[in-house]
Amino acid sequence: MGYRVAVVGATGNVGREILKTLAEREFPVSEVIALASGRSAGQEVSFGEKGVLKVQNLEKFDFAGTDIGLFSPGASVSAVHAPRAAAAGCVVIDNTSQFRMDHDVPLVVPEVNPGALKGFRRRNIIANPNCSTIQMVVALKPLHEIATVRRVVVATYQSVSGAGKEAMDELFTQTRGVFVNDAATPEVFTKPIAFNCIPHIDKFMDDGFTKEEWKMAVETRKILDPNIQVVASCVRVPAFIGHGEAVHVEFERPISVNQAWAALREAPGITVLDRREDGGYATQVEIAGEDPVFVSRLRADPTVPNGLAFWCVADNLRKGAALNAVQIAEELVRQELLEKQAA
Ligand code: 11C
Repeated sequence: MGYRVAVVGATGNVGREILKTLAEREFPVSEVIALASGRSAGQEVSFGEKGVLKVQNLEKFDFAGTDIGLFSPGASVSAVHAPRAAAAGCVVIDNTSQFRMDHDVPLVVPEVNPGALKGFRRRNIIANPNCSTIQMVVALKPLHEIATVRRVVVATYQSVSGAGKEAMDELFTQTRGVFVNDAATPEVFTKPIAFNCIPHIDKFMDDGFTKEEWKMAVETRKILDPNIQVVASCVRVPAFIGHGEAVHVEFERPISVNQAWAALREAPGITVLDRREDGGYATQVEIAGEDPVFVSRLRADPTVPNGLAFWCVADNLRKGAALNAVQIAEELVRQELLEKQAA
């Protein structure tokens, strides 16, 4: 017994990671269909170690009889094809920003708000949050349960893979160019990304924040608690995979570092790597390809009454995208929320 699963955007960074994750975690599938734009149709993509799939044209695909659609094609494509799939009875787990803030679409991180899944039949669409939000709420959840988070100040250090394959190529080409004296003009990013940091992710909004910064605030409220205030500064850094975050939290009630360490160590999806010595913390390069959210550098913030500061880092393509989406599918199965099951 297994489910007929379609992966939409199968040739992209996240689509490929979804296929790998489904195979690695042995999600019960009867068939996996790789879908992408007509331009990519006919290409081959790996289904983990389990074989190779030929990419089919999304435009021409009929979702009837498909149980789950894991979408990661870009928001404008999801806007058209996710409702089309949902109307055909396919449960859509959408990794784009298209539906996240719709009141009748659950926005889910399985370690944080699995109960929110229950409302998914209203639209047949479940949204996967933004990568930088996911890792932060996973780390905040066990602390929120102890002392209630009131306000978060976060600065992100986000890898180029969040901006797609072309962005990874741009970092590689520019880095190489510095050594061979062949300066490449920025195309994906607005400024050079090699040996640089760019304080700009996603488009600018009227209030001066970027949409990435806005997403961290509104998504955290929707997933964790509508009363939490979040102010974010999102920065692109020249790492290929993994987003880092310096998180400063004010709580309603006192919480000690020891209490926080203990809660974080017990919490699902978190690895505490926090030795107060040289190298006793996690960084992007070490955690690429890993599933957990790594928490390091936990300390009391002496500048506010009940404050903690910490560093967290996670693989943005895995827990920040593909893994979270597959965990949502697993949670649907665990909660027995999927009606159709292919033989
Ligand atoms: C980045 N966080 O690193 C973005 C990528 O809303 O799903 C994911 C954008 C989104 O550029």
